[in-house]
Order: sequence, then structure tokens, then C-alpha cells
Amino acid sequence: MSDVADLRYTEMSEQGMGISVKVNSTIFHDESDFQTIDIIETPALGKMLILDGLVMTSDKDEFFYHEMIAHVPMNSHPEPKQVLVIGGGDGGTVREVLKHSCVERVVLCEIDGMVVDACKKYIPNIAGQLDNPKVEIQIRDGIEYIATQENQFDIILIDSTDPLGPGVGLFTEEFYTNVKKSLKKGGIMVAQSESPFADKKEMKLMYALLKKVFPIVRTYVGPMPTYPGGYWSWAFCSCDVEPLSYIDEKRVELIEKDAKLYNSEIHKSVFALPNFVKKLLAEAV
Ligand code: AG3
Repeated sequence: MSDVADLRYTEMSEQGMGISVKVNSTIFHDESDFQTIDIIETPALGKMLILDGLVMTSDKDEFFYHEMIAHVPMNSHPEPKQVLVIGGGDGGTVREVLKHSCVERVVLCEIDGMVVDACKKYIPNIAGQLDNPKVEIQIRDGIEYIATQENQFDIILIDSTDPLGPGVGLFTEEFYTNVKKSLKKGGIMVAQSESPFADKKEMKLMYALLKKVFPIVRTYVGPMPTYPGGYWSWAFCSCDVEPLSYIDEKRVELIEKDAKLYNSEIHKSVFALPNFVKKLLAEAV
């Protein structure tokens, strides 16, 4: 028997499956006005951000998620200049967006200032670009912020938590309608849309709402080791842009040079869906 405590962090779904990670130490723990925030240090994944007991990101596997949420829509637009990220207080999505030099301004609208401060301090690999002069941080509710914006953004990325707690209002028809109004012509919204394997019910509900609002709603998928099911999805929504109708090959080439996952072949393949996902989405009405 070892005399060192064998500490583990486990996120377990209602169905009784999830992930378990060995923990070296807790770096940060606090309750904000919105949620419980933990940053832990783990041997396998480096630092991890956990909100209300749910894994948000980790040093080692964050690229699977952040490269997918950012580069697929960014490279589907000929010149994204104005970008909005709702949620995403860890800064990973903003960091990827800033790799596109045509970007003039990225607004990060995050409800919880404590998440932003803790991530800046303890996970600089992920949050390190939040002080970039192109970034405008709005610590406020994305639902209220979006209602004040019209025809403003080329790309809007919804980097939310699950449809629970402070994130719940980001999964409503009213919110998506306001997002649509805030997009410029040729604009694209991508929202994280849960796991097609572990969160079937939530994913279906979300697609049913999105389809009421956007004429074009297309799912893309990819692996995500620390999220439920290890398999994740994103919703690509627009009034006028079909995914793959335009790919900015020049920027793809630049981005793929220092990307861990994203490249031209990946971009072209992520909209290919397994049959069980197609079936799930067909049932979303
Ligand atoms: N965005 C997606 C979080 C959903 C994870 N769900 C879960 N672990 N049950 C996280 C923010 C990354 N920037």
C-alpha cells in the first residue's frame, strides 16, 4: 500500500460513465456568484479547469476543442474581422481566433470574471492571449450583450458549458435569434453542441432550436478525450454560408503549420457524420 494519498478527480454523467484523472494538487478553488471554480494539476493532462464539477479544458487536450471551434468557421469566411466569443473565459478559443491576422477585434463576453482572472493567473498556456490589444473583454451575461448587438460580427463562437447552471440561457430560441441578428452578411455562428454519444437528448433539443432560427445548420464532429463520451460536436449555423462552399486555402495553410489537429484534410472531413449521428439529428424536430 502506498502512503501517498491516491487523489482522483471524476466527472460522472447521470448514465454512470465519465472520466477519472489522477490529481497532484488543487491550485485554485473558489465559489463565484455563478459557479464553483477549480483548477487542478494532474500528471496526465497538466492543469485542468473544472466548473461546477464539469471538465472545461486541460493543458494537454484543449487543442482538440479550441482548434475545431475556431478554425472551421474562421476559414470558411473570406475575411473575418469582427469576432465574438460567448463564454470561453479560459481564453483558448480567443487564442486560436487571433492566429488569423485579418482579425481586428475579438470580443470575449464571459459572465464570470473570476474564471477569466483564475485562468489568466494559473493556465497561461491557454489564457495567455487575453491581454492582446485586439481583445475586448466584456464581463457580462452573453444573453444581454447579444441583445444589444445588430449586424456586428463576421463570426460568433458559442463556447459555453453544458445546458445547466449559468449556461442554460445560451441554449434558447431567443438567444439564437439574437445571435442571428448580430451576424453580418456572410456571417457564421458555431456553437459547441455536446456529445453525440453521451448527451443525445441535449444535442437533439439544441438542434431542434437551431433549425427553427437558422436556414443552414450543419453538424461537425471530432474527438475530445476529456469530455463525456470522448467525442464532441459543433453546430455550424448561417443564413447564407454552406460549410465547405468556401475554404480560405491560404489561411488554412498558415494555421495548419502550427496546429496540432487542424489541417486542410481535417477541415474537409469533419462534416462527414456517422450514421447514428445522422439519425439523431434527423429526429431533432
Ligand atoms: N466548453 C465546452 C464544455 C462542455 C463540457 N462538458 C462536460 N465536461 N460535461 C468548454 C470551454 C472551453 N473553452
